[in-house]
Amino acid sequence: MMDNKRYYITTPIYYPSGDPHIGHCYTTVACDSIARYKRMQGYDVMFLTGTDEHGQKIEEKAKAQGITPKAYVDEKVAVFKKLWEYMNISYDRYIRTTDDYHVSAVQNIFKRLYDKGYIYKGEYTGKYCTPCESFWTESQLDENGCCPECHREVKEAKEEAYFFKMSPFAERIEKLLLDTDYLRPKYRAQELVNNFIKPGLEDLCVSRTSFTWGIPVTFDEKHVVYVWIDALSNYITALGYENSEYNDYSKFWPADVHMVAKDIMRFHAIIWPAMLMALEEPLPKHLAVHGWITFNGQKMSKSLGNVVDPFILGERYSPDAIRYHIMREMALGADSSFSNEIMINRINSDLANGLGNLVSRTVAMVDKYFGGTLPTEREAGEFDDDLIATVTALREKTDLCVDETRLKNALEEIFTVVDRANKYIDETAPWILGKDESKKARLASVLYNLLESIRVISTLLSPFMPTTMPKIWAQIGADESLITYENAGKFGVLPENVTVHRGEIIFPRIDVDKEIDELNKIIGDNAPAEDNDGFTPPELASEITIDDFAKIDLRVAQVKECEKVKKSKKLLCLQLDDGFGGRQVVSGIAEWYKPEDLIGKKVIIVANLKPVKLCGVESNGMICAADNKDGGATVIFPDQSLPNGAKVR
Ligand code: ME8
Repeated sequence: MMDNKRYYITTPIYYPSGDPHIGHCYTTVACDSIARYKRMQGYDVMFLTGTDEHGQKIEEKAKAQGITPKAYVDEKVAVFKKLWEYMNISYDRYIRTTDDYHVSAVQNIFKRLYDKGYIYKGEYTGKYCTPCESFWTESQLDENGCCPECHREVKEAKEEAYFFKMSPFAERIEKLLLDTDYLRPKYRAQELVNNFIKPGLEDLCVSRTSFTWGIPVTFDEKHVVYVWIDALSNYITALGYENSEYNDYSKFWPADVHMVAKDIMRFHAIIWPAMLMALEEPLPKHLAVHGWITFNGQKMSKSLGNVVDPFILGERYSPDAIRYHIMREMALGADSSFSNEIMINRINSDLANGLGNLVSRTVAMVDKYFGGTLPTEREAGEFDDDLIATVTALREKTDLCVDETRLKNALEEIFTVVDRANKYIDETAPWILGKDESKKARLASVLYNLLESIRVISTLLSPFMPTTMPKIWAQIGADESLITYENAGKFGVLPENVTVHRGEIIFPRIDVDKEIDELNKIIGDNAPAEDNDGFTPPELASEITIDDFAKIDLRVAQVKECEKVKKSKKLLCLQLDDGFGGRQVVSGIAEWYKPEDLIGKKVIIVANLKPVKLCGVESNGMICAADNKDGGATVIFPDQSLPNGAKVR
């Protein structure tokens, strides 16, 4: 295989602090589809995924269960691996940051950066809680400025720590983001530059002494390496950088694509390039950033439990249908809202009606009119050229989308051709040709063209839905030796006298109402335990009358603009369309929401609250949010279809 035909793609390494969910599936399935596509194109592919197993959070979770951190992560990693197997994820390598080779490689990387003068010892200043022996940043403190754990007072304190000098790389990183196509989508580059580089790239604190579950700094053992330095290094240690476990660094580095969601874009767009620049190593070619799969307007997370358990969904609709749905819904860079109903409708319209019908109708007609084997006489006719041109142009279009990590668009292109082929059936009306003996050659041509279209479509779809496409090949009589990337650019590959084999329905139609009822039942059965896991609700307030309640005017409003309140880490200033000409509200949710996450969202406000000034900014009302299990607040997002100004009762 030629050297330039190598391709290296990575997912983030996930925190095994809980079970994996559909959000984790998205990145992994997307990378898997690209990896499979590239293998089909003849590339020597390295597809890396894994788990990011150090840090205080893991240490605490393990402690709460009375087990060692290693025992805790071992158990979780097994669940991740089981899910990847279930979803047919064809990773080539799985890295665990607790693997010995990674640990010593990170120690070497840290030492190299220290020896080069990019890491230096300094003092970390923060808020210290003496009873908990913990440092907190300003933004982690509770609403009273106290320890988020025990809610006692904290004091200003200093801790010895190592820092990574970022400023020498600021200019190069700015150029990387603005002048190259490293970041996809590009429109996020300016926001990064404005928020992090223009104000002056701060040195990064890269060691901790407040907990021990991490990689020790070899030359100062009471420090452990900051978890992001440990985690980002995985992309090169997994190839053998600074270790002898593997030997693929020169072959696969630089990576072709790192794929991540927007929450960790900053680490991959700024810190990771800075580390590589300091190490004098080449930079990855692309960073593809996708949005979040959201559920009722919130980032999907494990606390949503079985609503989105990929095992349960996969059991009901097949892993391939789930793979298709999540990739088809998410445009690069944008969020995609998940609902069971949208998923079921998508499966019905595209997979059952679109593709499934095309296959079953075509195969059934070859059976009915020719006993399963096509005769070799042919007669070309109207519509053939257009169909053939559309089908043979598909491969190039799909290639481009895959190369640009636009998988939703790749699937759209393929399903445009599915629709074109279904339309060809209506245009050529084979059931009319079938009634007339003299039209048999024309009928054979029509059916052959359909089988060929299905072959091309299913070949190009196979990286996305690897389990179901072989079932289609069996039905259309395509020997697997004919299923190649090269053949996906050609028409006329199946033997003229091809024999089809009618089989099971590939994507059965789902009864939407019945299914939603059943899913709700499953969610109902499982939700309470999941939902309250570890959370004790505070005591109920004293009783009020309905008249008391009526004094509170709750309304639906929509966020039009949103920005951080200067000099405050906690406050956001929101401009709302409240149905009465608009108002400004200040809300203490900046720790959990970025302004761009809220714009366009509907919220519930207390509309008749007396105006106050917060940090000098006027606030006319309050945004309703609920305490969540992590000690933070989750905004209550009502249905987007509600009108602004609607009263909540
Ligand atoms: O951040 N929608 O790990 P993590 C879409 N260990 N994607 C989602 C998602 C959602 N709702 N939720 C999670 C970490 N993801 C670090 C990474 S890399 C050197 C270290 C996906 O377990 C998405 O890819 O919190 C996101 O970037 C990743 O999971 C974060 O996973």
